[in-house]
Formats: sequence, structure tokens, C-alpha cells
Amino acid sequence: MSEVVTIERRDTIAVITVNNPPVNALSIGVRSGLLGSIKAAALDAEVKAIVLACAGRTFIAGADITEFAKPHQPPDLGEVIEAIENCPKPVVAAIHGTALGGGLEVALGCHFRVASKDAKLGLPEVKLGLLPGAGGTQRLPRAVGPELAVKMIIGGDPITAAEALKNGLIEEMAEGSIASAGEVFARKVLAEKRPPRKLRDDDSKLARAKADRSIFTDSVAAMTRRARGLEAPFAAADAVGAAIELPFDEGLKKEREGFLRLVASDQSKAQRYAFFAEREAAKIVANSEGAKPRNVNRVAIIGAGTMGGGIAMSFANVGIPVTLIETSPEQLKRGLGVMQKNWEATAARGGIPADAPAKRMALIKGVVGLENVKDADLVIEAVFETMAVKKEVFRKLDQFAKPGAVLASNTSFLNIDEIAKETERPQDVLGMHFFSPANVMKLCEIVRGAKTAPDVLVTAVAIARRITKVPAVVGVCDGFVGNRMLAQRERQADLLLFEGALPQQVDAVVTKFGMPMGPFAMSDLAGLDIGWRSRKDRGIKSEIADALCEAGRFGQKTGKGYYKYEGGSRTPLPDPEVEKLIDETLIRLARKRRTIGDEEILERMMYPMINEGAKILQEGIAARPSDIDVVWLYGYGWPIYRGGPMFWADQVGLKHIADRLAFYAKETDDPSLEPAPLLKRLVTENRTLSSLFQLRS
Ligand code: T1G
Repeated sequence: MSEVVTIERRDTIAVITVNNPPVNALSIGVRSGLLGSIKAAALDAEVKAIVLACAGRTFIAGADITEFAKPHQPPDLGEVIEAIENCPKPVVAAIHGTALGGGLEVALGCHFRVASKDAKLGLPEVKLGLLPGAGGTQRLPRAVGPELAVKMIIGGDPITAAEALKNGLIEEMAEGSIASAGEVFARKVLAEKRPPRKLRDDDSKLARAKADRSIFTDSVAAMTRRARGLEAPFAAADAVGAAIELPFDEGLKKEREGFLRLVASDQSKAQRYAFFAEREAAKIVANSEGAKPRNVNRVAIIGAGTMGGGIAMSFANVGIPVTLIETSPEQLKRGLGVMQKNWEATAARGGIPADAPAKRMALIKGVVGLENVKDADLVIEAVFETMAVKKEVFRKLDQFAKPGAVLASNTSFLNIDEIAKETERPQDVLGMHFFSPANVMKLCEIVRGAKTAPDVLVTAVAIARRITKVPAVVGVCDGFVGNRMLAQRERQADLLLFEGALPQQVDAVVTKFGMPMGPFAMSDLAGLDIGWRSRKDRGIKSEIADALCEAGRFGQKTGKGYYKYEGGSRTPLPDPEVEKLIDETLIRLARKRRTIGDEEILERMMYPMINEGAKILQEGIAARPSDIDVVWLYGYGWPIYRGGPMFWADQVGLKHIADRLAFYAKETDDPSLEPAPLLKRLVTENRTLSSLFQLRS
């Protein structure tokens, strides 16, 4: 039928196979091949039933996302699915791997579905800023009922084959070759003379929600609670709502309108960009061609504190045994206790199976003494963040760790090359910078030292993906990528207070933009005393922050900082005391407050960071603008629907950003705000940041 779709007759059964590696995406070739195959099988008098299966590692994993940026070519997926559904002969979908997005929609157009035990089925379109655009919002509620459909469509997470069987999404689970299982099932359908089941005609599972709309509205409310700023989840809810209220074809029309609006939206462009940026970040750009990852079967983690404990959990979560090393039995007991409690809390919420906490704790061997790293293939150090302590630990690791072990530091800003120099094997040393809470945050900033060997780098990237983290490779500099850019934002935040803004005004602008938290609420969470102590060590001042600390306002831990926190709550409340303290400080320094608008605040929060990002690219600390975006998306809570600071900068326009930076540099007499040479060059050449490295998106 086409290069990527074949049809084979096995006696009275026609087996249609899609073979479009790597994930059988519904490219134009697959759509036209499917349509042609279904029509041919329907016309072939010998054929009594049809099986639709895929070659390779997975069933159809959705529409071809790279085609959304191109002019649409027929046949439309809806037309293909209609041909399948209206086929007079039973069509059985034989699912293995993942049936996602348009792939599940194709399967929902089939009359029956069988799946292998480890298959996953889902409609993740909202994660791309879209909604299911080929009948998924109309057929899935009819297959599994509105509640589960809302959960799957608005949440975007797949369900297992077992859950699919329990909820009527599939007829059978199968072992072995799924195409053969599909064929066996098709023969059974023929033998039992079962009529083709068209989901479009079966409203039985909608009855309860038609009678009681709150069934639907409550599920939607629960699933959209965390969808702040996102358009797609609400548009998807409207489409599913139409499935309950409207006849099938009218619901389909509503879905189509929603899809076409979203596919052209800036949010979806940003989320599709993020999809490919995440995958690109795992591809090391330079000097690693052909390098193979080393085996990692056992990991040792030094330090069972907040970071060490979270990192250990990430490994145990995917079944990798961990040796967790502390300096004393008390420290160890405390660290293990926190991990147990975290896992039990997740199990209590139903996030993991009830027996998982015990199983995962069993993978953790808690010991005292660095000599216990001897069996580890990978050692991750997560001790106190001072160079002296790190150097001492690495000197010992060099002594005890086995040859070929990868030695990683979880430092968030210290110089990896300096740490590596403490060993005889700097080629085996690099940074693996996790983010707190490390068992939750997705990002792993992998810091490539000057001497880090290519196979050590690919080992770190591979293991980061194995523990379901998103790796981004960066070079050695103060604060690497994320913290280095963040420092520019924090600096401007302090200056804005100095010039007249208030913490709550700055934070409101940043959270309205979509960040989870503003700089001042973040400082209160981290504790102002940490920065105060290090400023004092370095003999530098931050007038307002110092004044707050001298007043005992260390943040949440003292119930007051830039905000006040009442009765142990974590909700930041503006505190007139702070405004009074700021006024007194400015008067003491003979400085006048001025009215500062939200637009200026946003520009001074974001543009200096982007400028620093340009410097990071210039210096080769990051290989691609999209790597910087991955760092911010998965490590700092940058809103996914804005794609990342570099992507957003291109949307705002580099000329505008460069002009504003030059303006603020002059206005605030701050040469560090001068636009970076790379920014100036791109403006002169009328180019974008993304033109530096074209992503498929
Ligand atoms: N389109 C194009 N390329 C895709 C793709 C897709 N749908 N899915 C994956 N790839 C590429 C990916 O970029 C990578 O390329 C390679 O395949 C392997 O992917 C009408 C509108 C299936 C679970 O959202 O979630 O259908 O980097 O590294 O970790 O309603 O890929 O090697 O060059 O991720 O094993 C809905 C997206 C689309 C699923 C496999 N579908 N894919 O994970 O491999 S919208 C999705 C995934 C839609 C309809 C709508 C995962 C995976 P490269 P990978 P993996």
C-alpha cells in the first residue's frame, strides 16, 4: 500500500502492518497507506476480518508532531478513522508498546482492541498544548466513561493494559506476538458472528453523566486544578463535555474547532518545541561520537541529607540498588527515615503500589564509611556545599572507588575541574546537579569537566534518562547554566527593591508570567540567613536583605522574611513591617523610592537572564539555546507554554530585548546589562536564537 504500510492476507484475515520507525507516527505516508489498505481489504471478497498492527517497538505513538508546522496534506486522520469504523468487516487493533494520541484514536476507530500485557494507552495531546483532534474526545468517553476519559485526556498520562481491560478500553490482554493474538481474536469474532462495535453509536457509558452533569464537572475541576495558564486542558474539557451533551458528529465538529485553534497557538508551538528540546538535550553535541555508556548496576551516594536522600530514591524508584553512605549512624537513620516517610506518603496517595515503599527501601543499603563505595559503578557525592569538604571527599573516593567507576558531584555551582584535580582520574569525574526535591524534579544538569572522558559523559546522560530525569549537558562556570542565569534575576530583584518596588509587587509579576514562585518568596523558602552568612564571609553587602536578617527575619523558618507567615502556614503575606524597613534603609542611604511599573519589572526579571543565556552560548557552556530552555523548564519551573527563556526571547523579539537592555544599562548605570555580543550580532543579522541550532518542531 505504501512504503510504511503493508497488507498481508492470512486465509480470511487481512493483516495491515504499519512500519514507520522509530515510533510509527501517523505521517502522510502512514495515513494514506492505512486508508488504501482498509479500502482494499473491505473490497477483497476473501477477507472476512482485518487486524491492524505495527512493526518495531511500539504501536502508533500519535500524529507526526513535525508535520504540524507544515501545510496539512490529505488524507486527514479523521477520514482514515471513519473509513476504519465504517468498514463492514470487523477490524481488530493489535496494540503493543504505546498507543498514544492519534494512535489510540485509530484504535478507538477499530471495532475491537487487544493489547500486550505491558502496553500503555493514552491521549497525551495536552502535553503538546493540543487536544485529541481525531475523535479521541468523543470515542474515549464512550469506551471508558467520562470520568476516566477526563483523567486521561486532561492529565495526558497513559493507562496500563490491565487498567484498559478493567475499564473496557480493550477486549483482551495477550502474551507473545501481538499480531498473532490479534488474528486469533479476529477469528473468534468471526466464529461468534460478533457484529463490528462502532463506539460512535454506543452512548451506554455516557448515561450517568447525561443524568448528572456534576460527574463530569467534578472530574474536570479535579484535573484542571493545576492547569494554571494553560489553554489546552480547558479546551479539551469542553470537547469531552460536548461528547456528553451533543450527538456524535456535532461533538466531533466541536473537537475539530478546538484542535485547529490550539495547533496554531503560541502555547502549543512552545510545548511542541519543548518536546523536541528535551530529546535533543540528551544528544551530546561534541567529542562523544561512538562513545558507549559504561555499565551501571550499582550506585553509591555520599550523604543522606535532603539531596542525597532524594537522589537515592530516584535510583531505587527504577530498581537500581543504592549504597547510601553517611558519616554517623544517627545521620544515616535520620536520612533513611525521611526516605521511608516520603515513599509511604506517596503510596498513601495511591501514587505508587502499597508494597513499593518496602521494596524500594530494600534496595537501599545504608552504611557508614567511604570505603563502602568499592562496589559502585557510579558514585554521586551530595555532601555539604563547600570546596574544602568536596575536595576531601574526592581524595578519598579516588582511594576507594573501583577503577572505571564514574565519580559525580552534585554541586550546584562549584568548579568541577578543581574537584577533579583531587583525583588521579579526572577523566572519570563530572557534575550531576540534581534539583530539590531530587526524587521529584526532572532536571539533571550534567557538568562536563575539561578532562571528563566521552564515555563518562554518555554514561551520565544514559543513567539520568534511566532514572526518568531530563539531562542537559553544560560546561564548567560559576553556577553552570541555571543558577548563573538565576543570579542575574536575583540581582535585579534586589535592585528593584532599592529603587522603590515591593517584594509582593515583583513576585506578583513573576508568578503572573507563569513561574511557580517569585524571587522573594523563593528566598524566604530557602532561608535568607544562608545568603547573609556567605555575604559576610565574602565581605559584601545587600542593604535590604542584610537589614531583614539583622531583624531576625530569615524567611519561612522564622515565620517572617520578605513576607510574614502566620501560624506555621507557607502562604506569604505582605508585611507592612517590611515596607517600613525598606523605607528606613533607603532613607539611611539617601535614596528615593520611585513608582515602578509591572512591565519594567518583567523586563528586568527576564531580559538580563536572557542576556546571560546569550553569554553562556557564546562561551560554549551550553551547546544549544534549547538546552538552556530545558534547564529552565525542568529545573526552575519556567512555564511550559512559554517554551523556555530562549524560545520566549525569540517570540518577544531580540531587537526589542537588546534595546531595552541597553536602556536599563544606561538608566541604572549598570554596564553588566549591556546586550551580549551574540545578541547584538543576531539583531544585526536579523536572526533568532533558534537559528543557531534548528530543532524539529
Ligand atoms: N512525532 C514525531 N516524532 C516523534 C513522535 C511523534 N509523535 N514521538 C516520538 N518521536 C521521535 C522523537 O523525537 C525521537 O526522535 C524518537 O521519536 C524516539 O522518541 C491527532 C494531535 C512514544 C513514549 O505525544 O511520548 O497524535 O530524538 O526519544 O523515550 O489527536 O516518544 O530519536 O530523533 O521519546 O522511547 C501525540 C509522543 C501526538 C507521543 C517513546 N503523541 N512521543 O518514548 O523515545 S499529537 C505523543 C512520546 C496527536 C492527534 C494528535 C515518546 C514515546 P529522535 P523518544 P522513548
